[in-house]
Amino acid sequence: MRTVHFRACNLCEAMCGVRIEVNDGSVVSIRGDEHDPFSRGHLCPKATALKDLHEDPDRLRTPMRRDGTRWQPVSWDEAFDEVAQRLHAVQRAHGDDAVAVYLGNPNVHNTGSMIFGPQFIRALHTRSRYSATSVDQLPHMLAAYWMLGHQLLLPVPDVDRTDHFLILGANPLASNGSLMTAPGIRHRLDAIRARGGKVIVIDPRRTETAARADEHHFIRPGTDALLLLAMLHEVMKGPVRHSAVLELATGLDVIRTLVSAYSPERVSAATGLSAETIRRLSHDFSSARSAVAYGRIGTSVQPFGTVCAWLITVLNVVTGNFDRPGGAMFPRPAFDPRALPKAFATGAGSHGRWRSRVRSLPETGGELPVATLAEDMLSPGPGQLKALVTIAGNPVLSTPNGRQLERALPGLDFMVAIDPYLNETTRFANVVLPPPSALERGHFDIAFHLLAVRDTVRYGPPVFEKPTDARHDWQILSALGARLDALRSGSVSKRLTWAALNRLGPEGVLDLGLRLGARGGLGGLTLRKVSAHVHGLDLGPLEPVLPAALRTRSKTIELAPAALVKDLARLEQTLLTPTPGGLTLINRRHQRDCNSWLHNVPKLVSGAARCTLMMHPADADEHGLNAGDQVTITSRVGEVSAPLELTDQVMRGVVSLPHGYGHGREGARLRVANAHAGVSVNDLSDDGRIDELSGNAALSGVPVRVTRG
Ligand SMILES: Nc1nc2c(c(=O)[nH]1)N[C@H]1C(S)=C(S)[C@@H](COP(=O)(O)OP(=O)(O)OC[C@H]3O[C@@H](n4cnc5c(=O)[nH]c(N)nc54)[C@H](O)[C@@H]3O)O[C@H]1N2
Ligand SMILES: Nc1nc2c(c(=O)[nH]1)N[C@H]1C(S)=C(S)[C@@H](COP(=O)(O)OP(=O)(O)OC[C@H]3O[C@@H](n4cnc5c(=O)[nH]c(N)nc54)[C@H](O)[C@@H]3O)O[C@H]1N2
Ligand code: SF4
Ligand SMILES: [Mo]
Repeated sequence: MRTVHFRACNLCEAMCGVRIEVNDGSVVSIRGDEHDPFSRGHLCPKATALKDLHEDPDRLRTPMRRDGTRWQPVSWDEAFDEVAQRLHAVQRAHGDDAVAVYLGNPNVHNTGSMIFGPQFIRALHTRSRYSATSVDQLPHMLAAYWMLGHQLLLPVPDVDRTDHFLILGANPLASNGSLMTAPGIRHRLDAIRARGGKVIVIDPRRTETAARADEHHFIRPGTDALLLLAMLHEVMKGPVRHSAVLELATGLDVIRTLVSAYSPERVSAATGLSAETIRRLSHDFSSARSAVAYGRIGTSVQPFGTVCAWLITVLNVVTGNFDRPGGAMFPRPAFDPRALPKAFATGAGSHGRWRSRVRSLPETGGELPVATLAEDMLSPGPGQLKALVTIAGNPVLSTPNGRQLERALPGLDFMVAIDPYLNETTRFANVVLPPPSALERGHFDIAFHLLAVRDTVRYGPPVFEKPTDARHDWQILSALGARLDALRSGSVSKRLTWAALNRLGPEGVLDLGLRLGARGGLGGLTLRKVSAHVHGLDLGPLEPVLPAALRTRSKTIELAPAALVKDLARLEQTLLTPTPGGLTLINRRHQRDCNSWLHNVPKLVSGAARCTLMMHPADADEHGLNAGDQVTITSRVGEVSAPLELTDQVMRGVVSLPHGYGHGREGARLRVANAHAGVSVNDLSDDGRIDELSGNAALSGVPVRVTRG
């Protein structure tokens, strides 16, 4: 029997609507849903991987227990009991914080995990919480917390109405956009130009996005904060143009004084942009009818990530391009995780309530920097981490100095992974608990409607019923959480909470959240109403939300939070002192990659090998290297070997490796990925390099040496 199903693709942040045709129990086609009001049929080459992942013979279907190097299937109940007991035993022997948990990126794309995750984490009773956030967008969240009062009040560029789009450290043509849900971003960027606007890219590599923009300027890695200060210096030389949003801001005088020290001439050598270019960039930005500055991972995985996120918002605010069409704006999601009852809500934020063991780095938003995970496992003494829970993550490939983590994991007393694959990290687990495929569960984007350039809503029911003997992520989290709570206290109220949550399930909580949300209420949205719109429901363009949405105590936009102002002293010290020569390593994404985990899909890894080291031809000459040479790249923490690709796409002095490779390790059950192994850029990235404010890893701008061989 032929059936057609509509839902959103859950593989990246773009939320493209897909039309999935099924015949006799298997997917026969995956196409763009032309009637999706947001994505209008757009798809990227990854969408069809939804079928491949579902059918992948390497995907685990039953819980597995490791005995030495051999894996044996076990029943769910046996696995749940063992995991809960072993974690509980570690906590009794070594304290609650001896159990660490790491949450990987796909959790954010999984409705059940988003809803049940917080309650499970609570049941773990540990402060040793880590996630992919601290190798990603943590600086944006900390800046939002300090400036706007909530870590999830993240400004989104209003790309569909702006006249001037300044992109720093993002390559949406490959990544499909991040902290900016905008399916079909290529058309949206083209539309800016078609209506007479401008797209400008600042990046140490002339990326696919840069090649399509009006202007691209190389920048020395890690120096965006200086560029932003100098742009602000120019904007604030004279009187600042009046705008409604400025009336909501405090600290303007502090900013004026701060930026007066950063003339374009002063930052030119460090950034690699001429003073004249900086002056023009600033003038063009502030004189555009509407403009928006947007910084993404290139501005956050660097030593001044939080300062960058801060200055980007300051630039948008002082030029009047904040909370107004064409500037940086805020979605109003129908299901708002900020406004839920406490059991599910994402908190406003926090900083420094506790610290990591060895390096004493502060907690942010309830998490410790993942750059400290391995050292807190390896160094003996009180508080040493003895057990690990990973949920949808691969930190051996995705966090800095991955080899160090790889050395630490075998020393743990116990490790459990909730993951469908035996990957480079989960192969070290004692027990692996695999959820079914994405097509076997309902899908609702909880996170990405908070980041979308337009308000829409959609729910996609499961395409296939999950096998009876499979457990969804939320069921795994619930089973483990309830057992941990029972072992700890056996309290009746905890038992009732889990029973109530299980009865509601993710769909019940979604329905509740929709009813309680801004578009709920009497006659408003419910899950049933949303589900009836199989292609999704358009809720309109973004609208101003300030000052009502501000959550700062002062009820203002805090333009000059003390910690950020103070961090400029560090910037002065490190950036304006002459830097040593040599090569600096940055990372890149390819449209057919998805962090480390889609390399087991044959059609996504076909074609020329992508894991090459890009270098400028003039640098290659200087080093006596030729195209195609096998080269060794060495950093403070490690070395890898890759073929050399010569291209003037990268700035002189900069080399680039893709992120997410480094497969082929013993025990990983990923046959296709292992045959396209590549090397891990995180065998080079240095866990000692961080953004000191947030503890976010500074994965970009790593000093390296490159030699033949
Ligand atoms: N050098 C460098 N490092 C980086 C980056 C970089 O640009 N450069 N980027 C960083 C960024 S932005 C991120 S987000 C991180 C990503 O880092 P991680 O989140 O640690 O790793 P992923 O590669 O996304 O691996 C995801 C895992 O989740 C599993 N998975 C997929 N779907 C599900 C599901 O529904 N349920 C469960 N339980 N498991 C699932 C997959 O099998 C896979 O094992 O990497 C970061 N690391
Ligand atoms: N195809 C694909 N899509 C993805 C992913 C993927 O792995 N593959 N991962 C998803 C995830 S989890 C995320 S978080 C997003 C990330 O989405 P993006 O932020 O768009 O990520 P990248 O494509 O890595 O682009 C980052 C850019 O920053 C540049 N850069 C590096 N250092 C600096 C610097 O110091 N300053 C400046 N100005 N630029 C710098 C790099 O050259 C690169 O072009 O992508 C998501 N989408
Ligand atoms: S752009 Fe993202 S959401 Fe859209 S089809 Fe590709 S992977 Fe899926
Ligand atoms: Mo990410």
